[in-house]
Amino acid sequence: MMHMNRRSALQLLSGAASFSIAARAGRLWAQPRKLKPDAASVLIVVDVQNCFIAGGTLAVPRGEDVVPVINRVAPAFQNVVLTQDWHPAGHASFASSYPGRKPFETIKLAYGEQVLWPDHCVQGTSDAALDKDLNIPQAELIVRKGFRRQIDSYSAFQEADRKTPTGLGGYLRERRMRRVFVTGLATDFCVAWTALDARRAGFDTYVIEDACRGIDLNGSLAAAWKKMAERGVRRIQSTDIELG
Ligand code: VGL
Ligand code: ZN
Repeated sequence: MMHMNRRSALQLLSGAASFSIAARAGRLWAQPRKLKPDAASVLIVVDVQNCFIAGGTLAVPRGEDVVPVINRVAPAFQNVVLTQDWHPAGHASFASSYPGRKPFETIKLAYGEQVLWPDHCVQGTSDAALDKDLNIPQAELIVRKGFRRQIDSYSAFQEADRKTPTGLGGYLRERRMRRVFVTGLATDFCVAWTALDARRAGFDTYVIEDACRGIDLNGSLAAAWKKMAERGVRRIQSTDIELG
């Protein structure tokens, strides 16, 4: 009590040190650091349109569930881009364009395999409109894709011929964006192709899993996640984003 010998002073010091390490480790364990969207981060909201939601022409199972999640994370982003699948009648991806063919079959087109879909997201129809509950007033750009009759486009960056750019890559580069967060519909088609192309274009790319829903055609959902993991797309949850 009167005097502290050397040994107990050392014990006190090392005790304090190990306590602070334990406290820090405890914090890391309990609450991993969240991702904070910055001025160089952009949220891409893929195809949250009536056609992909209950009652639409190509409804994704539980597609409507993405809307509240996207509405919750969107205010954390200074930059938001929306996409719209936007096909002319008689589009090359519509089964109805080929006598005798049915939706969800595949066909060989000039640029390769194409899944045939029910007629969906026809330009100017209410089916192609954005879901009315999507609430992102600050969204700065809407990219429409799949508007060429002979070429589909799952990706918001590059059409299915893999050589026709939509212009989104140029827009994001010119705006000095570095990180892309992808949400929307459908996980295994337009979300995955958009994320893979974002990564290919050199952006740090994240897919917010609970802000997406998939179609899952013949194992396409697992295949999409596998490919995205292989290419360095990061799979996160909306709770990993720092809000406010
Ligand atoms: C999509 C199929 C056909 C999508 C668009 O948004 O994922 N899927 N067109
Ligand atoms: Zn489409």
